[in-house]
Parts: sequence; structure tokens; C-alpha cells
Amino acid sequence: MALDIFNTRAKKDRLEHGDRLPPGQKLTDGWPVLHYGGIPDIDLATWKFSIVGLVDEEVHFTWDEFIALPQTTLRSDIHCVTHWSKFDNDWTGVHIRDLMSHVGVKAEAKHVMLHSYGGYTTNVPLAELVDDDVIFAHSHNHEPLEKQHGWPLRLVVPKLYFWKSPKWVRGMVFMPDEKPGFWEMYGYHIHGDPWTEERYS
Ligand SMILES: Nc1nc2c(c(=O)[nH]1)N[C@H]1C(S)=C(S)[C@@H](COP(=O)(O)O)O[C@H]1N2
Ligand SMILES: [Mo]
Repeated sequence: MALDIFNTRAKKDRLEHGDRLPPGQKLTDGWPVLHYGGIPDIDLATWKFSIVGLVDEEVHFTWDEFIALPQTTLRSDIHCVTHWSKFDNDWTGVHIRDLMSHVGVKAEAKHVMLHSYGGYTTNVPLAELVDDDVIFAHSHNHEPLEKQHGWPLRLVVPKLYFWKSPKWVRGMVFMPDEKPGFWEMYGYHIHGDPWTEERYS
């Protein structure tokens, strides 16, 4: 009876971590692999990262150029729309602000479409992308990313559901308006805030 409240892992996790675990989430010990389609073949020798759209000048990085940018490690929690969360992930790579110092963004730009090798896309508001907690990561918990988790580079936007953190990321397009990416076109929420459960629309 009194223990009924412990009858699901989600309720128990929420009691123990309520301030840190968004509603409807439960903690996972491992790290699930989730993506649509196959793992793209990527060659660092031809890898390119492109910044286009509403920018003063397009910017392109080779792998060597990208990896020469200042390196940062940030710790954050993962919240996946399929109800698992994973605390305390150390991501190492290039902070969004260190990348954006190389980009002149036009005043009309308000949203960004992230593009990945393999064709995946996802949209993020500019103000939530260029923010303290956002990093382009090549390593997780001090080990290079495994292919299945986005090697050589993935974006991490921890304040949004994890589908907004594209693996195998290859560039971004600055846009005036909010436009849906891949999952957003198939019914996922256009914004994806885990704290207000913006899961599906
Ligand atoms: N390129 C790409 N990135 C992607 C996806 C995808 O299908 N393709 N899936 C997203 C979804 S729905 C989730 S939950 C996370 C899963 O990341 P993980 O496999 O490292 O846990 O990646 C996101 N990034
Ligand atoms: Mo997901």
C-alpha cells in the first residue's frame, strides 16, 4: 500500500532525483543506441563541417581545423524522449561559443538546422544553441565516441530531448524561422523541452 508508490522505476527515480529527473523519465545504467537508418561511413580525410545560411560568410572546417579549436569538457544529463535519462556525462570537444567566434551571424537568424552525415536533421532555436551548456563533442567520459554514438562528432544540447543532439553532425544552417527537422516532421515536438514534456505534437 504505502509502498505502491515504488511500483515503477520511474516513480522511484523521481522520488529520489525529482529536482534533476524530468517528469516521465527513468534512469538507465547503460547507454542505449538509438538512430534512424544506418551508421554513416565517415572518413576524417574528407570530413567537413559547414556553417551556412544567414551568416556573413560561409565557414568550412576540415577535421584538423575543427579539432584545433579550443577544447572544453562539460558535464550534463541526457534525457531521451523514449523515457530514459542518463546522468553525469562528460563531453569533450568544442564549445559552441568557441565555434561561433568564427562566424558572423546575421540579425535575422533566429533558428538553426543541424545536418548530419546520413541525412538526419534537427532544428534548435539559435538562443538555445549558442548557450553555455552546448558542445560539439568528440569524446564521452574521456573516451572517443563510439561510431554508434556519433563518431567523430556529435552535438550535445542537454536542455532538450536527446533527438536534438545529432550524431555524425556535419554542419548547420542559420534560418529566420522555425522549421522542422527529421523527427519533428514525423510528429516529435518542434521544441522538445523535457521539463514540460514537449515529446510529441
Ligand atoms: N544523425 C543522427 N543523430 C541522431 C539520431 C539519428 O537518427 N541520426 N537520433 C537521435 C535520437 S532520437 C536519439 S534518442 C539520440 C540517441 O543517441 P545515442 O544513440 O548516442 O544514445 O541520438 C539522436 N541523434
Ligand atoms: Mo530518441
